[in-house]
Amino acid sequence: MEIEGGGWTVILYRTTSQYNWNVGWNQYKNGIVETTGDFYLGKELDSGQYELYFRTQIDVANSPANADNTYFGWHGNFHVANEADYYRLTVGDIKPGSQPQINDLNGMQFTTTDMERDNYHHNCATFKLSAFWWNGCGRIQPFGVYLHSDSQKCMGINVSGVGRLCTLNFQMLVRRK
Ligand SMILES: [Ca+2]
Repeated sequence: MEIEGGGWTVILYRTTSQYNWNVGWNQYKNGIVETTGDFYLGKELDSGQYELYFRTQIDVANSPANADNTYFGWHGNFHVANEADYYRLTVGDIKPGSQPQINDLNGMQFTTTDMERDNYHHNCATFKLSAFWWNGCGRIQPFGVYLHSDSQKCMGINVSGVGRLCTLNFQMLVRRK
């Protein structure tokens, strides 16, 4: 994938439904690697500021007619703290056209089924079958279940004016600023 300027590192790459990604804290800490080539790096990023770019394609056959095929987000301020701070996320500086915008996740710590750090009254990783930097269990779900029959629990995104969309793949990339 060629993105303006180059120099990106892929930290998440998902294309298949073969694996259960709703795993625990240590798996996300150490990273996930599947034999098909899907992976999540999981390693702590070096201190410093990054840009974040994510891209996902929706399942057109099961989506509203007014939904586009591909969505991307580009945030010019991305940082993940160390484990002592539960991998607290810093995100902001949204590039126009990004969808969904995830700046409401700024300041959130990482939640897994065995490490609850979200603001919801239950564990979002248990409720949504997905680890993430959850706030109130919404917005974007790169680690969700592939095409789950319940659209609230699938790998996917919430798009304003459209609703909840399940997606076929997900990539997250970072680039040092
Ligand atoms: Ca909670």
